[in-house]
Amino acid sequence: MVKRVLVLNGPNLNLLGTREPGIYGADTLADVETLCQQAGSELGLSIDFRQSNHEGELVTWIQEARTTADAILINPAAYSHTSVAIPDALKAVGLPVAEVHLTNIHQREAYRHHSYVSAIAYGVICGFGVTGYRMALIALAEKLK
Ligand code: DHK
Repeated sequence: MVKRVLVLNGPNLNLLGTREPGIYGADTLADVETLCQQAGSELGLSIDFRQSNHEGELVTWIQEARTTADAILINPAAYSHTSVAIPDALKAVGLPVAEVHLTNIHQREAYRHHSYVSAIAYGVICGFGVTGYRMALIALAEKLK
């Protein structure tokens, strides 16, 4: 049976490709969606790919995933380091969560070293650029078997 993965992207990721490309790379968010859809079809996953600049909208989508998804892949972007509401929602929903960061947050400014989501994630991938999304989908497909 096809398993459903909600792929969530946090603030400013809509600007990928033009936003500090030396740090975040040249791929756009549309490229990341294409990569996720391709990986999903190879892995037997259906992918619901979304981005929001608003914490509350991300929380609402996470809550809705209780009935619409089997796992969540999230790049919370800057909310990784500030939001308690997002990990609270992820805990409430109880689905396996893969946390992805394009960059190696541990090599960057000190305020990026801690992510509130990591404490409740099944696993965390950072520093591999857009390939991290593919790696996370492979891991979630294994987990959902
Ligand atoms: C993306 C962001 O927008 C930053 O705020 C995070 C993350 C890192 C990333 O590497 O994907 O600090």
